[in-house]
Amino acid sequence: MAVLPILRFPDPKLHTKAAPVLVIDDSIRQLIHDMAQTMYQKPGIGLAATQVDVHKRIAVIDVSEDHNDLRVFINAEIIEKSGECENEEGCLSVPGVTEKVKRAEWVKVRALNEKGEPFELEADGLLAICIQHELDHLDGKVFVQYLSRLKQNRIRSKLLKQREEETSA
Ligand code: K1U
Ligand code: ZN
Repeated sequence: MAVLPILRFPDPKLHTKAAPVLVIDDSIRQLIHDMAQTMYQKPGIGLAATQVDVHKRIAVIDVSEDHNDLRVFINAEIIEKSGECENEEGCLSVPGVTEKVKRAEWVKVRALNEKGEPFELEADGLLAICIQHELDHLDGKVFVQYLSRLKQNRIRSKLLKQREEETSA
């Protein structure tokens, strides 16, 4: 098990579109374990493979209070959605920034689990928001891209400054 390094905005690799997983073998299962460990350690409620520089359609999510309800989504697609809600979001790739984002209120997802078994899930609340956030990552989209150009530029400058301070310390 390992805690993996997370790409930070504005790293251009965060805008890579992830490819479907064709075979779920031991290397994919190891990656899922490492992604879960990374998510729990940060801590976060979700993590997409894109964020650890692996461009495969895998996401892990655990929105439970006790961190004991890990959900694994491989090749996930949103097959139905409805409603609209606006909520504050954060992102492990954009540390120190939270902003309101509009998303669907309810989603139905089709995916494979870590055993390669297909499942469908209907979600609302934080789980629905997190699923949409993670699937955006797999399409190369970071939540700040929903914000105005002005806000995006401010966030880019803030994170570049943060990075500079860390490397010169
Ligand atoms: O994908 C990511 O960057 C993870 C991100 C997921 C997310 C958060 C909020 C709304 C939508 C998606 C995070 O987990 S940021 C950290 C966070 O929200 C959190 C951390 C500790 C406890 C509770 C929440
Ligand atoms: Zn994120």
